[in-house]
Amino acid sequence: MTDTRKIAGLAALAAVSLLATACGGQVGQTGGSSGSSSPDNKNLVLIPGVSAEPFYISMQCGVEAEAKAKGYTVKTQAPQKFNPSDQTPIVTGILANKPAAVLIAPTDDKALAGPMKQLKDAGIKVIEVDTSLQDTSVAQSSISSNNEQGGQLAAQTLAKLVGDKKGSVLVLNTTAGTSTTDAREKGFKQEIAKYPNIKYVGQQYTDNDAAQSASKVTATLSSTPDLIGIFATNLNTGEGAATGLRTAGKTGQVNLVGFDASPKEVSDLKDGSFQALIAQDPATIGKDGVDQAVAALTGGSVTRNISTDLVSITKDNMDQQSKYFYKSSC
Ligand code: T6T
Repeated sequence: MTDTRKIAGLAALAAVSLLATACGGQVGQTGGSSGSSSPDNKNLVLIPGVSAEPFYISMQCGVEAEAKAKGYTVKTQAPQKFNPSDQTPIVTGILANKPAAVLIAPTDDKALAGPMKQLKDAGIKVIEVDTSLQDTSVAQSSISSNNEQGGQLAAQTLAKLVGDKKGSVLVLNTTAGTSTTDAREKGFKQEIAKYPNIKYVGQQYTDNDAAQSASKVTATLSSTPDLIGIFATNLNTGEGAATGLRTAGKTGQVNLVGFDASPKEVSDLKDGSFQALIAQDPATIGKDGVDQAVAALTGGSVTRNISTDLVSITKDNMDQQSKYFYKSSC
């Protein structure tokens, strides 16, 4: 993919945990005395998909830096698990504080529509960062990688690694209803069909859990002896798949293409546990999210869909692509 960014036309309080520890923000004091529509209201809230995870930590770093530069404050409230039942109470809980805008990565493309619409109806600007709802009427702007293209890129990368070898490939996905990873699988499936030597045996869900991903790899190695490749659609599934292959003594024999570039994935790429990673640019997703929120709040021009960089990283080019490695703290 290109390094050039493209703007496309195209509860409980206990459940709240803080990415703030990693990035220095504060949580739980959203909003101020002024209402959401007042120009004096400079309060933003970031609701990532899950806490303490390098993709969202990197996003939070981008959000915090841009908010500071633009004279806004940002509080981050993240669910402990990537699921709507942990995320929904956070969304409804901030209504009373009336932040000016909320930047959110909805953990389900349907289940979060109601809670997010409540924000919109309360006059709070809603900006989607990373994932999105099926209902495009709620958010004013959505900033994301082009995930379908990311899946296609993963298929091309895996096909190149496999070469003329004949055999089966598997997709390890997170949970159905996650807009990003659903799109990655869709793009992968379309593209891999172009390679007659490769048989796509379908996707298995891991509930975004590395341990489940590892055990699905070992089970598939037994049921599918001609397995030659795996595409893991995100960070946890990838880290788990690398463990599964290692445990089975199949590292390097079954090609593994992951998504994201967590510190663990990057060290696993270096030691040969992954053959390639498709990395995103979460800090820019966060920065653009703030810019769009501020534009929406100040009568500026808002871009409905913004697509950010995706790059394929291998051991050979990893030194040149290190700016895409995710952070564990800002
Ligand atoms: O891959 C990212 C993100 O894009 C996706 O929506 C959910 O999983 C990650 O956060 C990585 O764990």
